[in-house]
Amino acid sequence: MASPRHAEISGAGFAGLTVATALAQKGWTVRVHERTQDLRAEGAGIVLWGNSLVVLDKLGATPDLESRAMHSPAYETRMNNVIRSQERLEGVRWISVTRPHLYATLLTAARESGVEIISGSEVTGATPDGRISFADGTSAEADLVVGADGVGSAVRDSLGIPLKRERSRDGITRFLVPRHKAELQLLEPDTDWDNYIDFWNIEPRVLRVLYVPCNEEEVYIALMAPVSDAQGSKVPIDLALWTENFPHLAPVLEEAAKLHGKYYGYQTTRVDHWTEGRVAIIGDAAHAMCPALAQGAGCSIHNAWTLATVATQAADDELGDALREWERLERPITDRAQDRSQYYADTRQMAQGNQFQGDVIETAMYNPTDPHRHEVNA
Ligand code: 5PR
Repeated sequence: MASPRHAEISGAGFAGLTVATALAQKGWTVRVHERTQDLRAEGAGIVLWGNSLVVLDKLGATPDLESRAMHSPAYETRMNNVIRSQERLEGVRWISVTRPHLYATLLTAARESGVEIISGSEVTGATPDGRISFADGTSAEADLVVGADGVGSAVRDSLGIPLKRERSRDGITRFLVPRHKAELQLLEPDTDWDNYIDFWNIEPRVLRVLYVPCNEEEVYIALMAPVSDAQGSKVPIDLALWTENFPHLAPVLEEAAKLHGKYYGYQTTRVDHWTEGRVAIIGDAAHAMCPALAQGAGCSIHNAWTLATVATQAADDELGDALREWERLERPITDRAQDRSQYYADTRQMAQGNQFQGDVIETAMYNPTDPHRHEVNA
């Protein structure tokens, strides 16, 4: 029997852990390098849609993930605290979870699948023939190298892959805080506070709070303000400003004000290509996007899955061609998600409500595990 093929992966984020687990489950030996000493997720909460949940199903991670998750009855949109829509999203699979919980779930799946994870190991680059190099001067060889090393990807940059970066006018500060359901219900008794609620204010001032319950105890809140608004983008947050604009959210805003937080300006990076020989880039290294469609991690996870599938099916001496074909088939849906996320961020159109149809849910409905997904119906 042939010896198993070997993959070296840079980055133990959502994309890196997903591709590592998928490859290990398909018989590869896998090593993941994480630059930081700690293995943990940055950020607060996340919405996952069908396109990533089907991958987590395949990895066997769903029961663990859903043991601490929220399926909100509706996606509600408000303008100046008046409800514009409550969308039930029938037929669309989606859940909200905390990022630490998603991370812990993927870490468990990776370890149980035999993936070796090395923290404090910084990757400096890779070459198309499958050599990966490290900050300590050593290097290693692999049949497949994956750069899942984020928006500042060293693997991508070492290959000289050109990219364009565009910044948007808005940005966001994210927090995970206790739900304070009883206190919220005192302020607004008619609400059960289980909905995902997107609170927009455009006039007189652009400020928005996303309220996303992630389980019984925790709610993810994201505070959006233009980059040009020094007071709105300040951390720790200006509690008086936010409670004045969102009085119904005072109990959770008070919790956010106790935390430091980091304001992130929205950005989109477009790269020229995703593969070079035996090297592929995935996740934010390949397609950082605005969060409007909540598909940054979703696309990362589904592209990680399809990459592992294609690499496993390809003969070793045809891997380079197989990876190029993977990009040709899989990239367009991610490009569209990126374009639309940027469009919705730039136009702030989600404030209108009644969003979830057509274009907006195309990515959510994509099934990267369906072998017939690229067949065109005659
Ligand atoms: N949806 C989610 C989200 O976290 C953000 C947006 C939409 C789940 C912000 O990070 O529109 O910016 C958004």
